[in-house]
Amino acid sequence: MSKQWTTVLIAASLALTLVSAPALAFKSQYKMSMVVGPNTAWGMGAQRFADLVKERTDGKINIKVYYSGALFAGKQTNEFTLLRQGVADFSLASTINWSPQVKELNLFSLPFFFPDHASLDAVVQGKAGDQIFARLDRLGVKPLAWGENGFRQLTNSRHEIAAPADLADLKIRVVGSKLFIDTFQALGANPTAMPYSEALTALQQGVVDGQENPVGGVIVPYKLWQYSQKYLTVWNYVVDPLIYAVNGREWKAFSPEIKKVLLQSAQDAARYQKALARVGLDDGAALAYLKEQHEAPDVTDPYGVLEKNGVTVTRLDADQLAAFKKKVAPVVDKWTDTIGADLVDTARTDQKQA
Ligand code: X2X
Repeated sequence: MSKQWTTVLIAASLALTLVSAPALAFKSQYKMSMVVGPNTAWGMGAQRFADLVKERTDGKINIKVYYSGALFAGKQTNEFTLLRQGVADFSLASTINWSPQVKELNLFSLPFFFPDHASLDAVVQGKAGDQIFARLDRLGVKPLAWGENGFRQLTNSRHEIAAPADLADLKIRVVGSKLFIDTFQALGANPTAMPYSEALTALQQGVVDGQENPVGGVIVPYKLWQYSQKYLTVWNYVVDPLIYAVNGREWKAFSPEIKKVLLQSAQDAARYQKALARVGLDDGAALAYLKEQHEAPDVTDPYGVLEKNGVTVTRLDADQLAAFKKKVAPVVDKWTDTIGADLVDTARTDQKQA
């Protein structure tokens, strides 16, 4: 073959690759993983992201949300690995479920480190939040925005809990890294780790006495009073932020325009999602924001709903909280080392600037 013909052939095959590249760039459907069901602030926030992306890419990016752990057969602590491998393309995930693989994410589960929403916002919007996002990026998962499940409160079927002694020998279901086991053992309870998909049955059958989850995020939408959870302690002991994220390889393959749409859609969906998670639990800002957006949340007073359904709500005062904090102090020290003392310090500095 003449040299000229070879050049023509190479040019032609190059042109073909270029023409077919855009068609190959998008999957017909992207998978988004989700631990809980669609009727939660968490699930609604994922669906909102999928809807915004579809609308803003003229249907080119079509994301299907796989609710209730369908994408990882309920094994929620495998979610990070599966997203990294590309079994899931997108996720709106709890830092708790990724904490076995990403030790820095245990920061949010450090008992009594975040006293209120302002201290959380300061950290996720501050230097510590940036460092955590950079870490995820290096691990092959591109984070897009912070969402929220909420502050986690304690429920049980047996009696009121107002002091560590009340937890003695209670079987408490937990999930995530071993930090949760350490925390509940330090408090004198008998913790068992299991995924959410198994927790409801375990509560129903009395295999465990209690569990911990956000009131607006999980306890009310899942009507946990129907699973014998008649006592609730408000102690804000850990917070549960969520992360909108995409598989790193997928992210790199997208054009700058698509990247912009994904980032913006995640931020817009996150704003809505966070407001839904905070309704009735903040100073009124969340509900005001939703009203402004012409959104009408089903539940605006989660504690009211609990009380109406016969749940005894116990709010701890500063002295009562101090007794719990004292018990978990060694756990905080141990896990500060695991998380990285620098990151914990950075988070503390972020909080001071709130
Ligand atoms: O399993 C839980 O408790 C849940 C639903 O809150 C998480 O995924 C962390």
